[in-house]
Amino acid sequence: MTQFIQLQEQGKQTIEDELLAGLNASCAYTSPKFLYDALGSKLFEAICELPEYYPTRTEAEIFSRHARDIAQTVGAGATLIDLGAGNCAKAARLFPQLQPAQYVAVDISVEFLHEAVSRLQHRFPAIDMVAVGMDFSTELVLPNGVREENRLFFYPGSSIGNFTPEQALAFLRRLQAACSQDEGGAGGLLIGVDLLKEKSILDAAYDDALGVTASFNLNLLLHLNRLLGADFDVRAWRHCGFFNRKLSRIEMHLEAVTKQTVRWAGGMRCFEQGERIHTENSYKYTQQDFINLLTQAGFNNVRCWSDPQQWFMVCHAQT
Ligand code: AVI
Repeated sequence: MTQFIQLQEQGKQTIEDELLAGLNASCAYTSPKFLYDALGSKLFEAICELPEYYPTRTEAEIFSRHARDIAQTVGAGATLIDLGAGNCAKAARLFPQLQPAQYVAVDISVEFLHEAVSRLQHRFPAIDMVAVGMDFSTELVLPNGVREENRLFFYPGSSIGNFTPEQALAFLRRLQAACSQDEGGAGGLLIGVDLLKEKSILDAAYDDALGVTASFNLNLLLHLNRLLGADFDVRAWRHCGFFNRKLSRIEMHLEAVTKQTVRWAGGMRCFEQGERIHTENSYKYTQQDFINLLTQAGFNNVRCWSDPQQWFMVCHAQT
């Protein structure tokens, strides 16, 4: 039987404090996690279907082309811990080859996981399943129902790129520690990483012709209006998404089209025309730089699989 566990959720007050610290900063910013309300998550799913957004389909191609080799490297009977599981589709595609002993779906809220994990349990009754609601980006203490043996963390989709390299290193160290709890030390990590490539390809992937990424970014303002009781006017802002070569990252911003004052419960801010709110970074790595990061975090025996154009890679690393 599936276990559903909700660990502590971020309270309303801490969400407000976090948002206001960013909106009141001299260069305003918000955490990318606020891009994902119900509509934001649907818009992200639509982004994954766009011709310009290559990461999702390229990663899927790598997994299907190298499925056997990946499965042999990882080995059967793992405790497969899917970080940011969402609809669980990526992990489910690996089940026939990986044959995990336990599947642990982790996402910010256990509610998001309920339907997907229940459906999956029905399809794969022999696999023990646990759904956990927690914010794994800052802390990684897994509940008791999660097996300690043979932990394999699964972090696909190049979400690691949404951390700064320093945050990514700290996060990888936490994963390394969490899979070394097993006395045998047989744990590992299977991760998707977006690779550095031509600026024109990256720019198009984050500023698509249909404007879906623009809608995804602008929808943040509607989310802020709800969370803060703010009065952002979506039509008074525009999406900016571009590759910053020097910092090897995509930057997403929202730019004020006109000078305006935005009010929220207990505060306000005047934005000049052209002033921006920094909403997301998406770092792009070279293969070697990412392997170095894994090694620095304490992983070893790294193996990587890529596509013929070397646009994306999947890595397996052991503890
Ligand atoms: C979730 N994450 C890996 C996506 C990315 O590519 O950084 C989020 C995204 N933002 C705009 N398009 C996609």
